[in-house]
Amino acid sequence: MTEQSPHPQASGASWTSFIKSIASFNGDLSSLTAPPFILSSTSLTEFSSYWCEHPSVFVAPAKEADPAKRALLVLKWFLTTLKQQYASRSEQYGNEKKPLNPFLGELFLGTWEDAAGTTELASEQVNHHPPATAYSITNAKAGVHLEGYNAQKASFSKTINIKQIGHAVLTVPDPSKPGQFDTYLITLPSLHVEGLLFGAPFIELDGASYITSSTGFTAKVDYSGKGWLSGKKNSFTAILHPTGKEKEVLYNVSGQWTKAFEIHSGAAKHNSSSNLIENWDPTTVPTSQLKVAPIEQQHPLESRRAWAKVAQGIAIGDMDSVGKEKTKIEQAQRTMRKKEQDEGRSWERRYFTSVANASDPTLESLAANVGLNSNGDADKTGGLWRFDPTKAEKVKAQSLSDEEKSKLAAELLGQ
Ligand code: HC3
Repeated sequence: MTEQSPHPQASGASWTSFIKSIASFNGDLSSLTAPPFILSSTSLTEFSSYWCEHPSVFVAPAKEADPAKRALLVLKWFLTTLKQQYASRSEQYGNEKKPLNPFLGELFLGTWEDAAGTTELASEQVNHHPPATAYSITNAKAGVHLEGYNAQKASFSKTINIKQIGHAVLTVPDPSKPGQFDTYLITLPSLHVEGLLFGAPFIELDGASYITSSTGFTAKVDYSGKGWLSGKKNSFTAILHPTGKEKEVLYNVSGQWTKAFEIHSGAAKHNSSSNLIENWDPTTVPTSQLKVAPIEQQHPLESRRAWAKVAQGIAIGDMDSVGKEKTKIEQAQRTMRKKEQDEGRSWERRYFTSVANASDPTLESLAANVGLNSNGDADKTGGLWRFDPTKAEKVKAQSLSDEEKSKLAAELLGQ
């Protein structure tokens, strides 16, 4: 199915009333009551894994001694993640879906085991009002670490428009200076939903996003869709230059983030086969599968375990059961928040900590290069969230009996 061919279930009254309800949309994405065929049984906490579906590309910068080439490899990795992040649902199901809205403390954990070694993912819903998800991805062997957090601010004008709030920070060792690390601050693109009228929504990226590094390089990625510049959907052009010197283009990249793209040295006006460095074609590079523990071994807060009954209801189209199971979780969560309030405490995040006074050295040194706030927009995400290795070690050392798991599931999720 393409965006031109409407989804067969989108011709009925429920799709029409969904479209009408979007026009009076209040900006709260979780309040959209979408028809069953558009509901996904995947929670937003799982989306953090899209940052690393090619672990070998993720760790590649750690082997590059030249700082400009290292920055180029970081840009290349970022561009390869876009297809998974923004198009994988439409490619898999024929349309973008409405993900499950995570509850506070929800976890999604897993590892990639492949040629790059072991790469570990910890994703956690760190805030509920407004919703914010934080993630940490580490390949200890290569010394490469990514962390970040994000929230979405939605509005309606012709379609659903989403501004992403938050950022990511990538740390890469400098192979020529043992013990030293580069830091890359990454901003997140805005997006909008296309194909709504056809009942086959898909994502298009808007505006520009940036990567700026402690080594003095900045990349700018400009996004455009069909009917704009190239005339092809999911198009982009990117440049890498010394920070503050946009005219001194060291490398340029262009193509479609869902399809192939080309990396050339120098400015785009000189592009020819002689300055072509690489042609990335995702169809020739399979993604690496994330390994997630079997449901019975998972912690009760792990996404697939917590949402299992809702997912089952969605799979068989039993909307009564979906509603009933969702309500159990929501009710238990409300009770828990009330209890915490009465006891004067707040929910203890398992992997992340909100940085006191929202002051962070990476943001203080790099945020101004790319128009980010040095407080990490903490007021819009419930905090400036950073991975806390001490907490993560503590969590790893814990193991719960089946009885303890059942007790937690009852208390936190009403199950
Ligand atoms: C807007 C979105 C939820 C947020 C998703 C984010 C921004 C989450 C962080 C990831 O790293 C990147 C990402 C990718 C896709 C974004 C989703 C696309 C659609 C979804 C809306 C809540 C659903 C709108 C309803 C629908 C499907 C009918 O248009």
